[in-house]
Amino acid sequence: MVTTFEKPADSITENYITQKNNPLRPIYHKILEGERITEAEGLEIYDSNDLLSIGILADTARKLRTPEAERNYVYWVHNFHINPTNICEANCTFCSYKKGPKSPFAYVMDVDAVLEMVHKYPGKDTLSEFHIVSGLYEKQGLEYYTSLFKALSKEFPHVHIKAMTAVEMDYMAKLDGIPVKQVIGELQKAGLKSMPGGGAEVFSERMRAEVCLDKISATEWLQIHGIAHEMGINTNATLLAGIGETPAERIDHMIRLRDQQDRSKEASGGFMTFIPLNCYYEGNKIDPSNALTGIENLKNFAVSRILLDNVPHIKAFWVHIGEKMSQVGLNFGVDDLDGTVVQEQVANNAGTAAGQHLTQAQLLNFIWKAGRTPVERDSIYNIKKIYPRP
Ligand code: V47
Repeated sequence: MVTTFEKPADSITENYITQKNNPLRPIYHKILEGERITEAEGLEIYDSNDLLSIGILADTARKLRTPEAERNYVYWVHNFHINPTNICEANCTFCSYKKGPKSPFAYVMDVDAVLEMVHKYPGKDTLSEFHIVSGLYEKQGLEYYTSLFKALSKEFPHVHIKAMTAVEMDYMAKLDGIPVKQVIGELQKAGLKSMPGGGAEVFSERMRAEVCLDKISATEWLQIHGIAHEMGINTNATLLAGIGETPAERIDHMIRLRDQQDRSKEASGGFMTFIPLNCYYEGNKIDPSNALTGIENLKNFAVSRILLDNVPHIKAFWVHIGEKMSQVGLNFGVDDLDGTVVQEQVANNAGTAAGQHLTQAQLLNFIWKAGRTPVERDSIYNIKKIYPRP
């Protein structure tokens, strides 16, 4: 469990949530007592349209799990996304990024091409993180990624490598006929430091049969993160919402993550951040009528913050959620905005309205204007610099 700190000071908002006729009042008291919120209570919050109360619950949960001096912080990282190929064997119906090997739009980057791309980035000297994910492509297996990580570690020793989803780890293991643990170990030796949260989609078996039948199961995804945690690797977790899942399935997803984090309790790694993502619909087979509303976005942030009492951070990935919605999310449990996100391809291929890059100045302004303090972090939440409002 995340440590619980001093109760936030009494305020007008507390008067509102503690009104006798407020149906969410019992949940507020449970949060204050540090009691675990149940799946049914998660649904109760989801069923409510009292956004003010939902925001108070989530913000209270966030503050209680954060030392007082850090309660105003909003984290971000200076990161650079690397997607070495768009060729992928999987057939996820929501994916607009994947191409077949013969497609005129397919690309494959060898190690030198990746290095050249990073060298061209003017901000490379102040980068903190490479976020590397790719397609499932047989010509880019463990050998390719160990060479890539070694080369990146050598040329950019100051940059943390956060790479490979559980799906990719499993694929490389199967290609070489070796256990996943061995794959992670080899990559760790080559420079891998943490794992991103992609590939989780929605854990519901009903949804996986519909949208990603040939992908690893939810249980396998969770087990691979458990193995990484045992090996001292911190990881993230995502939820891909807006693909036809029900609110109950979103909540079930969060509960399965919470259970895995409990199982990883004694390990030296664990889930750092939960990231609710939105599906985008250009160039894929998902019905756009499943798109999340703004209210549902806020509920995903709030309910995940409330239920995931053992995961320290909730991230609004502005590329998916949009800049304005992410900013509002800061009042609904969010404490992380990912980063400057140079060169992201997966969501951009599916038609997100947000761009591929925010400058540092834009990001800082966006956090200041929400009344919060931007904090530049590294990939594992060590503070690099605090930016008080000028
Ligand atoms: O796993 C695929 C999703 C994910 C679409 O760990 C789509 O810090 C929207 O995992 N519309 C990749 N989404 C992104 C990801 C991520 C992002 C930011 C931070 C972190 C982190 C991880 O994107 C995939 C999939 O769930 N995705 N297609 C689409 N059409």
